[in-house]
Amino acid sequence: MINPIKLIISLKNNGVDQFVGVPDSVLKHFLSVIPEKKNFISNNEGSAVAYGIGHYLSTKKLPLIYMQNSGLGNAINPLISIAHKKVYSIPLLLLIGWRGSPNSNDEPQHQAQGEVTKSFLKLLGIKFMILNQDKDMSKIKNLVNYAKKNKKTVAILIKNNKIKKILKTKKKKENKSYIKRFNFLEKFLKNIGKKDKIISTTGYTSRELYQLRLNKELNNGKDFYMVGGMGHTSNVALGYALNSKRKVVVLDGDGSLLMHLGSMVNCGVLAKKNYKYVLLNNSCHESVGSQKTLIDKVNLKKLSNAIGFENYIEVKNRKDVDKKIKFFLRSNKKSFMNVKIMNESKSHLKRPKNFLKIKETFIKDSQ
Ligand SMILES: Cc1ncc(C[n+]2csc(CCOP(=O)(O)OP(=O)(O)O)c2C)c(N)n1
Repeated sequence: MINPIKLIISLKNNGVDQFVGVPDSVLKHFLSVIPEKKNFISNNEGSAVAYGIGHYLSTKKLPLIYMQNSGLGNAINPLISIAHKKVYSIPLLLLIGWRGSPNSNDEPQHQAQGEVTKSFLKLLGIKFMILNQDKDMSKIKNLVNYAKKNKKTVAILIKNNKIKKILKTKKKKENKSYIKRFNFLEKFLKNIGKKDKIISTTGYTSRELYQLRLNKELNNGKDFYMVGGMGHTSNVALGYALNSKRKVVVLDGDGSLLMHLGSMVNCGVLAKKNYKYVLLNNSCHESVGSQKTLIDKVNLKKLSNAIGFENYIEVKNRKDVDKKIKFFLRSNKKSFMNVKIMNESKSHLKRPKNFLKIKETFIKDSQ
């Protein structure tokens, strides 16, 4: 096992003390011990690499850029076209949570990525080490020196369940008047039309929605769970909604919305009245350890309005939730609903697995 405090110390001893990245469940016990002032939470892994590049340009110090391996796709562009030896040759240290590592029996959405993670790094010319236990930390020195000397990106891979839990994962202070996601979703499913379509985001939102489908007789509407492709829920829904007469509801999270915020402009500008966007807003990445997002600094009413949503509905407490859901779903306008939810999910949630069947059921009756 890896002691995360020792890891912080080992990195510091090698001159690495600035952390930037997108939270990940594999790394959550490490992320919870990073000094807050030294941690910059990015919206997507490409932006994290970009921030790291900027940090190097101003300090000449190697930043640590953390991410889940599913975010490597986002990171590759700035890694290969800016930081790469053939361009600006900027040394960076990546810390990658390795979901789906061979024999780990991880969820389907992590398997393909897990299998190719090492090959990806090799193809990119990124030297890496696998950190399995404290004594492997002695190899960090060599890796960092290699990065500095050759002005190249290097990486540390960590498999799931390897980091010891030292601190309790910090939870944001709860506003007790907010509704729980599960309760909101239950009310939502009671109001949704038989033929409506739901596209739900990565993490607990899809899992709770799926659980509700298993537990209860709530059969109206058909779901497409975005178990991967975080941040792309709104555009999968846009691609569907522009080509179907069905009402399409997006169930998104604030981490997911921020990950590719730019793509929301297309939804606001181009979507028609059959497009309904719901933000399940807990101001954090709850599914991977409740690390904060900056969503509370954003005026979502102004933002949604500025990009073309005609209705903005806010749910801040449990009062009138049903009424607001009805109004939202029946409205003849392109609508954005901001639901402030508690940072709390049901435990022991099942995970959707039978994706081909889910897809077939969703596709049926699309026109
Ligand atoms: C590209 C990518 N980066 C990181 C992750 C890991 N991840 C899974 S869920 C999640 C948090 C999502 O946050 P939010 O959308 O606010 O939903 P919440 O977890 O709060 O319900 C993260 C970071 C991922 N799946 N894909």
